[in-house]
Amino acid sequence: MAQSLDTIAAIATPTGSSALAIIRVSGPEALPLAKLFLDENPKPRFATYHDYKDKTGVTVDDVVFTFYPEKNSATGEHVLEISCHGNPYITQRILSDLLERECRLAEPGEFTRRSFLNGKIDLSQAEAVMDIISARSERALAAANRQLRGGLARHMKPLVDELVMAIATVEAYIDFPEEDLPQEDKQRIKNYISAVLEGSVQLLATQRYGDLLRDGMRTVIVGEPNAGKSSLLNRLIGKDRAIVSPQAGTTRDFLEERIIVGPHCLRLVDTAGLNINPDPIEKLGIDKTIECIESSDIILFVIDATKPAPKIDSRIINYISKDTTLVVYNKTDLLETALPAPAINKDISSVLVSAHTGKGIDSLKAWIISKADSMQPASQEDAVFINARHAHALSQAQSCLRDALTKLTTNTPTELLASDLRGALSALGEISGHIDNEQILDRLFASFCIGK
Ligand SMILES: Nc1nc2c(ncn2[C@@H]2O[C@H](COP(=O)(O)OP(=O)(O)OP(=O)(O)O)[C@@H](O)[C@H]2O)c(=O)[nH]1
Ligand SMILES: [Mg+2]
Repeated sequence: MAQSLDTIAAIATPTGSSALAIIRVSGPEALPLAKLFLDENPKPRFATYHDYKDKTGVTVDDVVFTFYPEKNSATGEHVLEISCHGNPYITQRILSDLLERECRLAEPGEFTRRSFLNGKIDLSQAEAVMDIISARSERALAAANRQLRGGLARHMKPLVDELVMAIATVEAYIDFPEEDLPQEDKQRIKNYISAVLEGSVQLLATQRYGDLLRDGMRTVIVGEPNAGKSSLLNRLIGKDRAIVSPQAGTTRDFLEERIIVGPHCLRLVDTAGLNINPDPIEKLGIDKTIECIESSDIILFVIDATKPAPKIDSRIINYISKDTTLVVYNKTDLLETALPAPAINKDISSVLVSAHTGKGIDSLKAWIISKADSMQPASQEDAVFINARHAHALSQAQSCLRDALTKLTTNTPTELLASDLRGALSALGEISGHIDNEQILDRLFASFCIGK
């Protein structure tokens, strides 16, 4: 049932010229407007080609109106969508006209907020709408789509069910304070709590991969000066973004570019060369490179294959492992012998490439794809990847559950045990949004764009 009284309107497409643009209206006025623009009985969910005439009767554009009655709309309210030509002047004219006709401008995320308030979607699905809009890769989009279709809610349901069973078992004794919980009930409650804890640990483990999906895998290109790091970045992104020169020490600062490799999005970072005898400025660059390596998911260690094996700073060596690093022997177009001198005495994969000719770049990408795939904690079809808000709620629930477990072993009054369990339930409820917290909602929906 629709809750809001006022009717909101917004341009739902980006500003700028395009073939089409969409203006959305949601709220009770959408029906009278549909009647006014179309006819007394606007056919639900039916696209109608029509002139848009403003309040003074002037034709602004020829548009397509689609009316969605509240029971069949995205927001749970009457919705009128107007597709017009994608000219910012036209969209502004139509929007201003709607604002003169009992509509007000929507706040960022207000359409999605209304879907949530009207029970069309839960909070994790509302977040998925945002993830869909910002997804940059096949994997990110697939995960956002699963979440929009209730993937996280499906993972949460068994946890909530177990917790409710634990609460029910404890509450049965609250009315009889003189009786202690029987041993067998204590054991049952412990089992419920352990199951919820285990499930929440598994979900929490998905946050890191979720962050990688949303932000892109941080992939750092490091190596000696002149090894061809910037050339490799340019080759991977397909344009001359970084300055390349035969002079060692060309790159002094970081340069970051996002690229898509197979189903993944990477944040590719070019760094200053690791000079084993650095001057003071190079030393600062190396310190920054080490910081960058620390926060990276993947390290591409570039080595000039035509040169003897480089000496590598011992601090850098510590960060290099077969789980994260690929040794990239570059300049193999100049290589006379079949193989370069092995550079790193660790069991690390390597690939032979030429940033100049593009040779070996496909193998490098294949390695990145398999590495990124292996970071996914679970490969099952229905995998979900939580975000920081979900993680915060899960951690709160865990802390309440651990308190409850302690109370179970110390014969604390049953009310206190019940209160911990209820705390855990309310924390889990925050994930779907079954909570009464305006502040959290304001914060969440403010990150949306207007018209969403
Ligand atoms: N033949 C050949 N030359 C290359 C290749 N890759 C890079 N070079 C050359 O090597 C030199 C250094 O390349 P850069 O990409 O600037 O190397 P870098 O590692 O970024 O160097 P710094 O920023 O100074 O640390 C340039 O003259 C490039 O043209 C390659 O695959 N083959
Ligand atoms: Mg460079």
